[in-house]
This record gives sequence, structure tokens and C-alpha cells, in this order.
Amino acid sequence: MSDIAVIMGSMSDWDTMKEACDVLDEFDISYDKKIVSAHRTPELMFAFSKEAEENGYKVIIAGAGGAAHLPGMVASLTTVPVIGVPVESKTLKGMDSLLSIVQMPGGIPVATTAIGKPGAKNAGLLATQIIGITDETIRHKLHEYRQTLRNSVLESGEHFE
Ligand code: RP5
Repeated sequence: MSDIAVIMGSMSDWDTMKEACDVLDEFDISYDKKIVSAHRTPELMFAFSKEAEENGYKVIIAGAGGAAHLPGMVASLTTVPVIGVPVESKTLKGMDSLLSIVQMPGGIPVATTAIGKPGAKNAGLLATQIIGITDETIRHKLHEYRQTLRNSVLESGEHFE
């Protein structure tokens, strides 16, 4: 049983969504990754979402681009928390994806990240933080991660003046 599901609407989203998986690998968090399209495989999306809780997922990371209804539709079918990643689209640079995901009407939340790779990375980190609520080892690693970030800024500033 994996803690997290990372789903995306198309194989073309993988280049972006890999960033989330890289974070989960770094923190040794188990995950499953799947292509689930809201409009091309709606039955699969329905089955995946309805089974998410009994499959033991604690968080679902869902990436999609364009008319990106996948995260919201999945969130409507489960109470497992959903983090939506707006994948950058070619025509509208991901603004379409962002607005499709972020503007959920009150009642069905989707935690929406930034567009593209930074958003996918942060989705991985946010999911890690959620898992860390009940996992001291993960929390410890998160503190170390933040310290590394602090150090990199301080070290880059050392030779600046
Ligand atoms: C969405 O349509 C996917 O999430 C993807 O971002 C976008 C384009 O899909 P492809 O045409 O590349 O399969 O469903």
C-alpha cells in the first residue's frame, strides 16, 4: 500500500509531474503513479477516486493541463485531500490550467500549486508535510531540507559584496 497517488491527465504531463515524484523519492515516501484522464478515461477516474480511500492513499497529487478538470473531479469523488498541479499548456502557458483548478466552488477543496515544475515540486513537498504530521522521521528530514535551503542562500550571499 502506498501513501500517495500521483495522477496526471496525459503522459505529456510526466515531464512536469516527475518533479513531485522526485521529492517523494528523496523523502522515501511510497507512491503510485498513474495516467488518469477526466475526459478520455472518465470511468477510470471514477473508479480510482472511489477506491482511493480503501486503497490507503493519504494524499492525491493530480496534475492536468488546459481545461484541467481532473483534480476537481477527483476531489468531488473522495475525501482524500487532493493537491492540484496546473501543467503548463502550449497555447495559454498554463493560465487555463491554473484557473480551471484553483477556482473550486466552496465545499470541495483542491489545494492548488503554482503552474508547472515548481508547482509539481511543491505538491511533492506539501504531500510530504502532510505525511509528516504523523511521521517523526519525515518531520526530521523536512527540518534538514529547510536547513539546506537556508544554507544555500547564506552561502551564495557570502561572496556577493
Ligand atoms: C490534459 O490535456 C492533460 O492533462 C494534458 O496536460 C493536456 C494535453 O494532453 P495531450 O494532448 O498531450 O495528451 O488532459
